[in-house]
Amino acid sequence: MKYIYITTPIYYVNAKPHIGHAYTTVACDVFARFYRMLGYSVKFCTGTDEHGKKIEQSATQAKIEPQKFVDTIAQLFKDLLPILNISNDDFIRTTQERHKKTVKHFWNILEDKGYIYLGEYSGWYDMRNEAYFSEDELIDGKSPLGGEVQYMTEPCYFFKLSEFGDKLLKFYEENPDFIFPAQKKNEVISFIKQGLKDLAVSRATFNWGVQVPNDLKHVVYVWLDALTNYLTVNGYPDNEDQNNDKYWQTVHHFVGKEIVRFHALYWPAFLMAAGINPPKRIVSHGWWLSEGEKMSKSLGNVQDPKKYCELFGSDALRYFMLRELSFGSDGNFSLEGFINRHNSVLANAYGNLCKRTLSFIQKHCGGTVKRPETLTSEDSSFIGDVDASLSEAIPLMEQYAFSKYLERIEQAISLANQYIDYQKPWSIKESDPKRMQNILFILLEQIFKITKFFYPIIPIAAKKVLTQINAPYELKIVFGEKIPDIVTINEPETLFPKIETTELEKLDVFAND
Ligand code: ME8
Repeated sequence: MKYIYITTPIYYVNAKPHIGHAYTTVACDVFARFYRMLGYSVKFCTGTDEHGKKIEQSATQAKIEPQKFVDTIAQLFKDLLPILNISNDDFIRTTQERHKKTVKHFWNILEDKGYIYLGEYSGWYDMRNEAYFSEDELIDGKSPLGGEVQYMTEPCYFFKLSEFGDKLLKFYEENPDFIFPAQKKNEVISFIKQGLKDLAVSRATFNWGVQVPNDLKHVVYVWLDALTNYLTVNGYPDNEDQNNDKYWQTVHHFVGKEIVRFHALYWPAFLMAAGINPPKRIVSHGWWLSEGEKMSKSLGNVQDPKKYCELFGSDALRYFMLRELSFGSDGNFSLEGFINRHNSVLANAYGNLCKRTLSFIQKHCGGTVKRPETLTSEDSSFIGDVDASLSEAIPLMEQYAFSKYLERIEQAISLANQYIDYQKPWSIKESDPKRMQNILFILLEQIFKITKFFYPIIPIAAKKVLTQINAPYELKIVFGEKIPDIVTINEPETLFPKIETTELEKLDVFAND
């Protein structure tokens, strides 16, 4: 058995989820479904990051007790998962007891091994991103992450990050694929080469956090607390020997590009200090922009994924998000873009291909088609081309090239549409019904294969099509798969009704509320 462990970042609960959060979660879900189809045992986890000064302040502003405040918002993140059709195995909240226990245990190990000491910290604090910066890191008076900063001094515990520069560089060298994409790796390397300072890992100016063991004045720095979630959901510390744990050896942390440093530098350093192997891969992606700016709750330019799902279905949103952005790059989230892709690919190219093939079989073959005894050279080259497109798709998914994976599927769909338009089965229904049914069988088999590759992205529609085709199937990727020699289909139905632009008026609902 092969194993893979896939994680999303755990999201801050200071505001409700938006398209940016939905994107990472959907990408992980697609990756998880794909690996399940390849026969892997998958562990896929997501959750919420609920401590820190920023959250304490949001609760105070809302005049709600922090625990009540985080309970309400965490529930919104949890409720979004079935709406997006996410197949996660666990949902972690950093306020859960199981997590606090892990953080304290992890802290004690770092301290016992001599990597934590008490000192005093002064620096420019970016509250939005919960991170300190030195004077020379500020850009135009703001943090390099774009947040407002204030000068603060506080007693705090430090982690001896300065001891890890060479170890990290050696680790990246030995694991050249550790950070995706490569350009992000170069940024991390040049940051380390400027020299690493020890990292402040506790705070004494507020108390909404996990208490530092044996020093109740301090809470654990929110990033050390948050990163440890990946161990909590993997059963640590009860499951202590992570280095021999099948899931831990394969962990893929999917993150937005702004938090690569935390995952690719601090996190492996903490783990190395504790004697635990660093993760296998940090997979980072670009940002959804809104009119050129990062979509983010603090900028107030966010769109609500729930509304898109309610209006058009989760499949349509999942497809659009993964097709529109090339993973790793930034892109604009626009309603026009969404409608264009929905109508041209899901409604027209794929939806109509399925509908017209199945309806034709229903109407002119009594719902049953048989495998042809012989194939023409055009049939064989059509089948060969579909197989070639689909086989190219597999390594693309393995390289997180979701959009390119979908391009290959769309290529296969367009081959099928060309085949049907060229073969014109409707034109021979009287003169050569046998050839007509051969063409339809071949089409049906190609739709079956294409649909299975499409399944991780559009699971609801794909299952509908597989049910309509009525051939027994397992959700496995089997190369050059065949349907039985005789197939009797079920009632075809429309998959993705075209979005009429007259409906745009309804879309007032996209105004931020
Ligand atoms: O950073 N485009 O939480 P967060 C694409 N709690 N992805 C986006 C996005 C956008 N405009 N906006 C957000 C935190 N995301 C920490 C993480 S992990 C141990 C702790 C996605 O609520 C993207 O994955 O600010 C980004 O990294 C994450 O949400 C940040 O979520």
